Amino acid sequence: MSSHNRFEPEEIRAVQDRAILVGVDRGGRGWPIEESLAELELLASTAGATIAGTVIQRMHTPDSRTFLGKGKAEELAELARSTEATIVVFDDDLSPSQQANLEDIIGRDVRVLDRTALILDIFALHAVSREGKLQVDLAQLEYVLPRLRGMWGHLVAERLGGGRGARFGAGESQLESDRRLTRRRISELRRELKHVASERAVQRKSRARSGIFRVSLVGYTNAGKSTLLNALTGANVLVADQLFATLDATTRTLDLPEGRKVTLTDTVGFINKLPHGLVEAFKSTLDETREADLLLHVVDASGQQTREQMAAVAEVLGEIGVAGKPQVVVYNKTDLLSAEERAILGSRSPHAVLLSASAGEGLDRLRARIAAEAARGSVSMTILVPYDHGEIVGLAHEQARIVSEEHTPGGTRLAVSATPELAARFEPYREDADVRDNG
Ligand SMILES: Nc1nc2c(ncn2[C@@H]2O[C@H](COP(=O)(O)OP(=O)(O)OP(=O)(O)O)[C@@H](O)[C@H]2O)c(=O)[nH]1
Ligand SMILES: [Mg+2]
Repeated sequence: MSSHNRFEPEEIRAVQDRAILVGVDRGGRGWPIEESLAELELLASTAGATIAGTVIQRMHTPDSRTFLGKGKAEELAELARSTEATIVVFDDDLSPSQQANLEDIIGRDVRVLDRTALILDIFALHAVSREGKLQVDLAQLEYVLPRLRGMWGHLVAERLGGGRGARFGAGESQLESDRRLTRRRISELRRELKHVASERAVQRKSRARSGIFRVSLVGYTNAGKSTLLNALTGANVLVADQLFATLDATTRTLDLPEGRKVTLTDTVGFINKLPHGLVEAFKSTLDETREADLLLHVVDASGQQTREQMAAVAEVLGEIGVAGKPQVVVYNKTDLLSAEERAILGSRSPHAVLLSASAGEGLDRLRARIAAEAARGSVSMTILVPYDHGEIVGLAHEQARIVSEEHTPGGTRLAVSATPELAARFEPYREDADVRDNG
């Protein structure tokens, strides 16, 4: 495939851009505008932009044509000129026509972005795996398609089209050919993604069949999920004080007290106003979470927006259909709290686990809690495994909890505690079967 035909997401990043941030204060409940803009600033700087100014408008209903009121839009245009801004970033999603109208008002050389475009930029910067890159490419092109007339038109045309118009029938306008090429690339990406996802589904299925208890870390971006995975399993996942440092799923075995083993998966974090298209695009990455037996909801207990962040996470969990799964709330970063704050949090949330992943405090409590959750659905049994079925003994050691082990003339006798799936594989070797069956 020639590089001309490939859509290069890197090129529409906000790198080195000077940004003006724009928010609308609806005066309602939930996220205060200052907090939401502080997060937008973090998103912008993660994407590589510097902040040139901020504009806030108080209004209940955004204008359908220009989002902001007319006066405010002109004020914004003036500020963009005087600060030599190269991008204007809205905290809310803009429709394609609002985006185009605003660009007309502000001037052609300033790009108007919204929160979704910024998040897509960051995802493009941080995608590592083939699957991650395909997912981001797809989400970007789906974002771009209805906006081709506006800011993206020339970019996409350069990337997808080669010589402008030259290769296409004289009757086809540039815009039509851009759209056609974009659509074609979207269906190519969907096909590729399906292929990659099915390969991963095979791996996941084999893990599922093995019957090991599966735990998935979920939570707001920057809550400390990767730090926790590393602290518990000795993994080496990238940790950074950045939004969306992690995009791929990483799974490691976690050893628990009394010889129990589970798997622990770290994956992409969530954010307030997470674009629906992105959740959709990351469907296969989030399959790990969808198939988990237990979710650990990691929360940054030191932040100002703990409750709002938890609500945003709950919303995404609902969107991916896992809201009903067993969940343990893990309040992280307790090293940043005073003893008094810790005590208040502990008494208000007696079922949560308080810990500091980076300081390694409270990890044992979490291990014990996971073990208790894993034990809930587990089956205790005694099996006698003939010596020529060594793989079953291996499986038991790898994934079940061994209560006792004894070598007898007839084989290895094991008392184990296992998940129901694993127990089903041990069933043929069960010694206490008669006892149970006769009831
Ligand atoms: N003080 C303190 N900082 C922590 C703790 N755990 C994590 N951090 C910091 O919080 C930041 C984010 O940590 P990550 O582990 O990358 O967070 P994440 O949830 O994986 O974030 P994303 O992958 O970006 O969604 C890093 O700067 C960590 O060093 C903690 O217990 N205490
Ligand atoms: Mg991470």
